[in-house]
Amino acid sequence: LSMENQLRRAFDNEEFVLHFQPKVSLATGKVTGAEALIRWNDPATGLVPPGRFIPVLEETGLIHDVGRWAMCQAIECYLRWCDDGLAGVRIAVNVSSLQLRNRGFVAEVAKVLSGDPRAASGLELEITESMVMGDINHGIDSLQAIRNLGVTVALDDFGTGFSSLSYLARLPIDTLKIDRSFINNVAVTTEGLALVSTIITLAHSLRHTVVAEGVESAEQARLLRSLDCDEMQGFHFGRPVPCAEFEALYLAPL
Ligand code: G
Ligand code: G
Ligand code: MN
Ligand code: NA
Repeated sequence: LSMENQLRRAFDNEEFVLHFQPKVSLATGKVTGAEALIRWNDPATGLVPPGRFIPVLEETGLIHDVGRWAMCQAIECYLRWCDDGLAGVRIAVNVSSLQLRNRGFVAEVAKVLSGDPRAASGLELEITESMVMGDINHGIDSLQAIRNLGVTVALDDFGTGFSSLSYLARLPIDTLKIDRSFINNVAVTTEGLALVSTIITLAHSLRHTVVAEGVESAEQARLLRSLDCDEMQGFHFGRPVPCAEFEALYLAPL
């Protein structure tokens, strides 16, 4: 069976699952949201990480159906938390550049939200710099239309795309996520610390919330706090887990 057919069958058999990784506020220590990360629960081999199949979903166009499914699943999980009295956290869903460039994408997001009036306040979309660069004006219009729906937008993997700062200033985004390759060095070299400090200052000057990704140690967390970073995500705070487990571990009152 080709990888394409395997993935098509996996989608039909509902073998994809979303896991949710917590984001934590530095000011309050509380969980402010989650990033949804897709996995393929292959009955033959177990959980397959997204790096192994997202490129194939993109090559085959399956990413549009799977991407819509991921938004729906994230909203379903969020509404479950709301029903349990745990509203107030957003779930961020990664969007492929092929989805964002699709002319029908904003209408699709609107449709996904239309099932429940609470849905929009539970959704964030994560995009990358390169996604918007192809057609910057269309990208900006789409992001603004998405925000007009009440959905927030985060710029993911920041610092790896080398896009110009004039583009960054034009992007209608709420949050900037510093790529984990920078966080790796924050406690290692003075240059690494200076770079992250500069990114945080830049993001704040544009009035964006700053999230540090891939925080793995208490030392990194301490340094990021001293740099006035807003939120952190990484194995130091929690690994990605299924919806019900996330609720029990990170949201349920003790
Ligand atoms: O969980 P892991 O570190 O293996 O994720 C690897 C990459 O897969 C990340 O860059 C993440 O953005 C991407 N990814 C995870 N879930 C999704 C998804 O639902 N859609 C898209 N397009 N990418 C995803
Ligand atoms: O590109 P994106 O930021 O969407 O990728 C998120 C990926 O990073 C997920 O696959 C997740 O499993 C992984 N990840 C999350 N926290 C950590 C961490 O603390 N260290 C490392 N090495 N990877 C992490
Ligand atoms: Mn991401
Ligand atoms: Na990232």
